Amino acid sequence: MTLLECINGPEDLKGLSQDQLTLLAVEIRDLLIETTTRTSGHLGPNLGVVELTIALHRVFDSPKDRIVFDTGHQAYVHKLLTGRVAQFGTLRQRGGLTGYPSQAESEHDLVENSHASTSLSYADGLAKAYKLRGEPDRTVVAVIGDGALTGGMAWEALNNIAAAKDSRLVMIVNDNGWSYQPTIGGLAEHLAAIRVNPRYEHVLEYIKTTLPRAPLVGPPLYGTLHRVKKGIKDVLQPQVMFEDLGLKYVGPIDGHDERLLEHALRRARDFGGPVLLHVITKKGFGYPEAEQNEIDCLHQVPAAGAVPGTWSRVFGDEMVSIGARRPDVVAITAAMLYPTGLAQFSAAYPDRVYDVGIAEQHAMTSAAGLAMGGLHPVVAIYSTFLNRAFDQTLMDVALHKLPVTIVLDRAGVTGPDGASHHGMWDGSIMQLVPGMRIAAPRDAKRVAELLNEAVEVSDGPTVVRFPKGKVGGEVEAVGRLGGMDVLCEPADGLGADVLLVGAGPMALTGLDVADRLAVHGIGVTVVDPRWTKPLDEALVGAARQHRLVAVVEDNGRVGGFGDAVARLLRDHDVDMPVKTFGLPQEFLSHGTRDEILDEAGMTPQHLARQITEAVARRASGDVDDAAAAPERRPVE
Ligand SMILES: Cc1ncc(C[n+]2csc(CCOP(=O)(O)OP(=O)(O)O)c2C)c(N)n1
Repeated sequence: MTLLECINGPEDLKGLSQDQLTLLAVEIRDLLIETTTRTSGHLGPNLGVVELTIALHRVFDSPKDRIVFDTGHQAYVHKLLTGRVAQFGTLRQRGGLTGYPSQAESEHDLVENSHASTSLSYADGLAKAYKLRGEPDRTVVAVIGDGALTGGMAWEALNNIAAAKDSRLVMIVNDNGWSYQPTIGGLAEHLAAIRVNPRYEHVLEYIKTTLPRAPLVGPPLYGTLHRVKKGIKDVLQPQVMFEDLGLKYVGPIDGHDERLLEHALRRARDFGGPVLLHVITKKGFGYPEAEQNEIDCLHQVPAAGAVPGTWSRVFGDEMVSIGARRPDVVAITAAMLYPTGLAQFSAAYPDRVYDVGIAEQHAMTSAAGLAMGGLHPVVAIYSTFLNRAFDQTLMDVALHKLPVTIVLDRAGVTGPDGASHHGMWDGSIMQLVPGMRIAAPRDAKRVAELLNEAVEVSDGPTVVRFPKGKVGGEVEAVGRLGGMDVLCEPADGLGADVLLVGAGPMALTGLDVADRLAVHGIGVTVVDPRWTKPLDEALVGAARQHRLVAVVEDNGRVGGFGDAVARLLRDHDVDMPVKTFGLPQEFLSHGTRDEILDEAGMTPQHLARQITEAVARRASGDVDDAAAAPERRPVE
């Protein structure tokens, strides 16, 4: 039995010797590597926080004290130290452990959202709540990476935390110099000053020798830390920035020296007010393959990069061609140059790419500025992160009718990253935006075609959305209906029973459904709308020629393309049943894309069955009596 297997909770850590802790760190790293290379997952970030997480669980008393991991992708070590070693092999598998903290898994987990830069706000609120509820012995700890610290929310939180002088709050900045790629921006340069300074070693030595002499509790301690800090101030300046915000800064601390970390954490805990602890770690620490990986320190395995054959790569390749023709086209990424497929564009036109950090809101309004300045920005982000920038899209871009193209990768079900990563909201929230045009390519050829159409639009914003993973085979249209592609007509001898409108790759699913329905004698016309907003009025006439309309989209069912089609037909007094198929409006958990689509009833088999039943009901005039005539009761 390994030492790690004997750890059933943080209390089992408390009695371990320093040698045992060193062995434990080795065992944790081995398990992280072995598991993530098999199941996929965030390897580099977790290798970097092994000592930090051990120290956190030895110093703080979780779950009484609350540890909030920003983004949560680096919480695997925390999972291992809080009783989940035995299940760790199920990481990110359907029914297994999630890749982020999960309340259902453990009382030690609190924040499940994996969108970055939120931890300080949660921590601010928690600390204030504990104070108001009279629970003064609880400390809140937030662990935030230097990447997540580039997000605006983190700075809004810092501003508030600085004013909450008696909040029992420890902020740990886990500074490894990397997001997915090296963290960019003024803040990053500021923090980097410490890491690259040749006198860093001396600073660490100075802290190591000075801290143990600090008094044990309260402000006098801070006084000492403060003097330590002032002592190094002439050498290194990064703390000044936090100090100027009114925050107590301690650091830099070597984040792979467990003993030193414990020491600093105990003192931060006992200070009694907000303290910011600056910890320097190495992403991928202890695994040379990760440490030396130049692209992303194995941030994620397998890499989230735009490998050939993926939707992201098709987009990236087309951007390079567009860039050659259109010097006004520029690209924006929010810290995800490789995963979004912009790496080649960046290599070809380095002056025309802006990596703004994990700052989707800024990305969008900065895009508005670029467009106002005469350029055509393409903002490439994952669908789920567009949520962050809704107001900026609505009021900063759309209100001004600006030519900004938003390219949404990972639209629809994504898979193993779970509820906060499924791109199932954009199709609905973008429907709300006046003047927005939304394209949904069904295959690689249509990505290129629709992206080109989108960047040609000069009087308002456009969206191009496509899913995660490999792009399937190409399917040519057999006809055209308005601006839409007809992919198949009812088979010979069959009537025009169903008009099936499939958005994006769901049009190809529609072809499979049509084949299955033909076996049952049901004739189907499959249409790919290409643009899901604005709606093509040709849909109205086409609907009138059929007996039922079915709309399929890889997006939440509420307020998406399906609802828009139903509204269009209602507005034109088309008396026609419209079946809308999409994802249930729920927080869908993790699993493979196929598993989740299957559960949501979005496979050709499920769809064919549901449509067959609807056609049969329509033919027999059968309606659900209970739904049609709800029981009436007198008002009491
Ligand atoms: C709002 C938002 N945008 C983008 C991402 C994608 N993302 C996940 S982790 C990460 C980098 C995080 O860097 P950092 O906070 O420094 O942590 P590290 O991985 O270096 O430990 C990014 C950009 C996200 N989770 N949330």
